[in-house]
Amino acid sequence: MSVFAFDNAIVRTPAPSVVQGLRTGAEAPTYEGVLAEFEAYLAALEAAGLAVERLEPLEAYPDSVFVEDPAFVLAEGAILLKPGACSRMGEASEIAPVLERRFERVLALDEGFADGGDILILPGEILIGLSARTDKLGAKRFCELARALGREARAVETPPGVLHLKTACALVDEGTVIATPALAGMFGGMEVMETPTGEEKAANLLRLNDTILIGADYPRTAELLAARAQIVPLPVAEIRKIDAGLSCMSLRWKGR
Ligand code: CIR
Repeated sequence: MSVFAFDNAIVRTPAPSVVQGLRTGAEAPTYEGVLAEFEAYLAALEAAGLAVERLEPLEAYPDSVFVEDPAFVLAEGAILLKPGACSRMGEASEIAPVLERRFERVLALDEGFADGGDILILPGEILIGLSARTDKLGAKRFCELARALGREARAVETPPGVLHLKTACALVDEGTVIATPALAGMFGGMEVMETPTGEEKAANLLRLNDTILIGADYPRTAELLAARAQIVPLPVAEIRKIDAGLSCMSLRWKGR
């Protein structure tokens, strides 16, 4: 089964508090702007063939629209994670009952910290990036839990200054990843396409079935990928202000 064949997704509507989402830049997004980008993203998931469950907004958690970070999901089961940022830790207990309802098997990270944004699923293995959010203990326990679900996993270094591993790389197809030059070299036998200079943020794209969702501001990257899949450009200027990209706003899996 292809690792980018998906038929299910979970998303969470952003709350007005999203304007206070964690960020490294100066400018906060607007609520209306994030909401519009979220709605366009949800429509693109559905157009790509996914059945999407939409969760209620959580005003107490400004970053809770980034539902990828407190959980990790596979057809074989889910892993409840422990987000590494203080303001996001409570998101795990909010998503836990949803995982219990949707998955037969739910494991939980019991030690260390790990954010889903640091986890990249490749055809032959899963990579988890060590970052300011994912520590060595969390990565080690995640690898053990992934093995319990039947998948090989290993820890790699997320370069300094990069929020999450998937901020800077993504799967393109069965044999190819796209990555910023800083990450090239960590993907085993995969072919690595490098993001064009000035379009490094395009690396947080999302392959879904026959489609690649990509930020609308990255035309050179879109052109590079045009022969690989149907390219769907989406607005990301507002979520980018809170350091987010296209993988962060959903959990995706292939039902059985
Ligand atoms: C954060 O700093 O946690 C959020 N403002 C952005 C999270 C982006 N998530 C992701 O890349 N998976």
